Amino acid sequence: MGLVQTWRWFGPNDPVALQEIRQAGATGVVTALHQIPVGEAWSVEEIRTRKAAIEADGLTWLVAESVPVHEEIKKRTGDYRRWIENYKRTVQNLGRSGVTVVCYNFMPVLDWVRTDLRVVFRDGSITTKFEADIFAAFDLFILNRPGAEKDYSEADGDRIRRLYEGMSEADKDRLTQTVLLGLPGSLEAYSLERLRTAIGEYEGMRAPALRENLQEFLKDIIPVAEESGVRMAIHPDDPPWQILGLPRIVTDSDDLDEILSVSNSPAHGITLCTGSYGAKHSNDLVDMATRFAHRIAFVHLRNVSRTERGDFLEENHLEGDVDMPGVMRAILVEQKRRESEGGRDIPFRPDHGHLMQPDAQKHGIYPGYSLFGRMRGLAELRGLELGIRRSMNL
Ligand code: DNO
Repeated sequence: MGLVQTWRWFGPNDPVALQEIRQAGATGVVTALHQIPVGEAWSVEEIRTRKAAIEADGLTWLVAESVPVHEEIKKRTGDYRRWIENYKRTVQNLGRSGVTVVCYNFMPVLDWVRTDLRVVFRDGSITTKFEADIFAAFDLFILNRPGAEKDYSEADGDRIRRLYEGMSEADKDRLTQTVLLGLPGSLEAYSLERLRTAIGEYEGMRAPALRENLQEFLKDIIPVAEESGVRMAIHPDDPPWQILGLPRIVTDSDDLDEILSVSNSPAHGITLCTGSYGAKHSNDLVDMATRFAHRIAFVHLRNVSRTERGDFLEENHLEGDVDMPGVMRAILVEQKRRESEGGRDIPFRPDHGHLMQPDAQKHGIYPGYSLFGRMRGLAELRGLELGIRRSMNL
């Protein structure tokens, strides 16, 4: 017994093979049917085909990440009713097929955002970072978002303009491509025009309205998930603060209190992502892991070093500002409680890893989803788990 070690796999096109995942020591796979357009239902047949491919390599599909939420559900516009019905079908079909955790997020327009996906780390490996000023330069001078200047003070605006003026054309291009990258697992990137339009469609929507739309979505989905034996695991916003004038509502403990108050169902859970929450200076991840322990359905373990101003760099798993041993200890205390009640084991995955030298031989590795970097992370986390369990008799 213990935590379930899982690994995100992007499906048959992932340059990391299932056998490699198995030999890295994971037993569970986290994947999604990325080929199905956002909003459409995942059929039992397609789910079972993917499941069989995973099982053929001796692994188990445990978590669906992500089942993306259609933008019209977040805005409650257009065909949102239809997308919600489809979402229910997907959840039912996953449950029926034995995939019992669904990781999803409620971030408008963009999923995770970075300003540099190829940062040379102190040991020569490649990692990612987010710099608030650089991102503001994108917002103000590349995207030219209408009304953006209202989000920055005059002094900030001047500093950011100087920064932008000092950037080469190549820097600007690279930044643009980085922000437009789109969702992990999808090859589709936004164009600047499409991004501007998509943001414009949220015009005037503030956090309370988005929160209400999430609540309505949950009222529809949670009962279906419960009946289907599925735990919904909401993923935090990354970074966990408002960007590009878009509201973000899954950023800290207060947000979680509010979201979780919608339902006490065991099907209404969270993804504790230590990297996403960890980017916010005021978030104490040990405290969050302890407070929300009962609601943890899935864990992403990764580390960041961060500044108060909202810059962060993805670190090695055991280095950085997140107290990983403290988080692991809190999760293991919860795991022990579940074991004593005959509950399900908690799945975690080493989230993101640096691109290490041997990874460079593989083509098409999605930023953060290297083989060796994540294998290092998993090995360290596995050792940490074992050490804590032994020393605490957990
Ligand atoms: C990035 C990931 C996120 C995550 C989704 C979950 O690497 O952690 O894209 O999968 O936000 O819905």
